[in-house]
Amino acid sequence: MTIDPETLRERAAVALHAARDRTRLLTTCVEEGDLLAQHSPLMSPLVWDLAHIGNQEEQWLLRTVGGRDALRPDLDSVYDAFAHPRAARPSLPLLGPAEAHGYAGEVRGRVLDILARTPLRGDPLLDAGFAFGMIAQHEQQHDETMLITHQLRRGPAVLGAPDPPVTSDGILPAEVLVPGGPFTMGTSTEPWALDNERPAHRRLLPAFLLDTTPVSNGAYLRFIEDGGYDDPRWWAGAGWAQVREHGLRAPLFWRQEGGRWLRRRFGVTEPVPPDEPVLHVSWYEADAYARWAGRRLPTEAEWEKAARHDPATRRARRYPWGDADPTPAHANLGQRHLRPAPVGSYPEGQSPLGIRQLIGDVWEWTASDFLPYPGFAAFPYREYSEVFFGPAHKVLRGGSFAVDPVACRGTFRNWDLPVRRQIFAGFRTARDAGPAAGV
Ligand code: AVJ
Ligand code: FE
Repeated sequence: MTIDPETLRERAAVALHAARDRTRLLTTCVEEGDLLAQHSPLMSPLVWDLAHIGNQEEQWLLRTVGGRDALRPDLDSVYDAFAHPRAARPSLPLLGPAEAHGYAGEVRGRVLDILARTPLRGDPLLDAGFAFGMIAQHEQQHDETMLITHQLRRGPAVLGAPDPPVTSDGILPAEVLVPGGPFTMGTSTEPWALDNERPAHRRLLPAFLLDTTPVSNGAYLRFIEDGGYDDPRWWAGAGWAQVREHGLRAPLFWRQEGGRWLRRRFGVTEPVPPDEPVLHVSWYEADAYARWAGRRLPTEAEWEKAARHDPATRRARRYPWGDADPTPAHANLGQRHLRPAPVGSYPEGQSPLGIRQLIGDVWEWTASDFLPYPGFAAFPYREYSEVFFGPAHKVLRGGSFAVDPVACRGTFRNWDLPVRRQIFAGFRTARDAGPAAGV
C-alpha cells in the first residue's frame, strides 16, 4: 500500500507537534531549579533531555535530511549520550532552561520548512518520511524518560491526569493457551519501524500458556508476604546480590507503614492498589516472582506471537486488536493517564485469543536478551540498537502508559539492564504447554 506524499507529510508533522507539546508540558510544569537538578544519578537533568531532543533533530533532520549548515555544532558533544553517562551530565556546560527551549524551537521551525520541501521517497532515510518518524519517536522516548525523572523527583505533585476509564468486564481465565506453530516476527513493512524490529522472519514455537493480564500488585504482594525477598532459591544471577546489597523488600517507591503498603506516585503517597499491574520491578524481581509461582517469563518471541499472530488468518498484525492505529479504547498509552489501568481492562484491545493489555499500561519484561534478528542491518546509526545487543540487556515489550503510540506497536522492542527499577515496567508470566497441547 502506498500512502500519498501529502498524507505522509501531515503524519510526520502531527507526530512532531504531538511530541513537542508533551516535551513542553514536562519541561514547564516545574521551576527552573527542578529542570537543572539531577533528581537521581540514573537520570539526566530535564534540561539535558530538552536540548538533546533539539540536538538530535538538528543532526538528523536539519543537517542530514535538510542539507543545511549546522546551527549549533558546538552542542553535539555536550548532548552526545555516549560521550557522557547520565550521572556526569549536570557538570556539563548545559544550555539553561530558556536557551534550551529557544534552541529546540529554533531547530523545529527550520525542520518544518524542510519537511514541507523534501520529497518523502527515493532514499531509505526519506521513504515514507522515516527520518521524521524516527525523530518524533526519539522525542517521545525522551518524554517517557522525562516522566521517569518526574516520578523520581521528590516534592509535591506538579503533574495530574484523570484515572483510566473502568473497562474491565467480568472474570477472565488466569491464562490462555497459545497453540504451537509458526508465526511471523518483526516487520519489513511498518514504515517507521526501527532497525531492531526488522526484518520480518518466520519463527516456530511450541505451544505455551500466557497470563491473560499483567501480574497485579495483589499477586505480587503474596510473593512478598511469602518471604520472596528472603529466599535465594527464587533469584537468578546478580539478582540475589542486588536484593542483599540494597535491602530490597518490595518494588521501587513502595514502603510499609503500620502494616499497610503505600507507594509514592508523582508526588502523591497512596495505598498500593491491589488490582493494578505491578510497576517498578527489575527483571530480577519479575523473574524471581515467576519462579516462585512455578512459572517463567515469556520469551520475546512468545510475547510477540501472543500480541500479533491471528490464528484465523495465520498472519501477523500490527497490534493485538488488528492493524488499526491505537485509540483510547484499545490501550492506555500516551501519558493520558499517569498510572496503569486495573488488570483485565481494555477488552477492545485484547488479542484474538483474549489476552489483554499487551499494549500499553506497563512495559513487560521478557526472558530474552536483546539480540539482532536474522538479517539485521544497523540503520541509520549503530548507536540506536547495535551497540546494545548482547546478554547485558533484557528485552521489554508492549509499551507503558507513558509511551506515545508513535513509539509503540506489536513489533517495538525496548531494552534495559536487568537491575533497572525506575522504568515503567511490570511483567506477565508463562509456562510450557507440554506435548498434549499440540500444534
Ligand atoms: C530504546 C528506550 C532504550 O532511552 O536509551 C533515546 C531510546 N535512544 N535516545 C533509550 C533512545 C537514543 C532508548 N531506549
Ligand atoms: Fe536520545
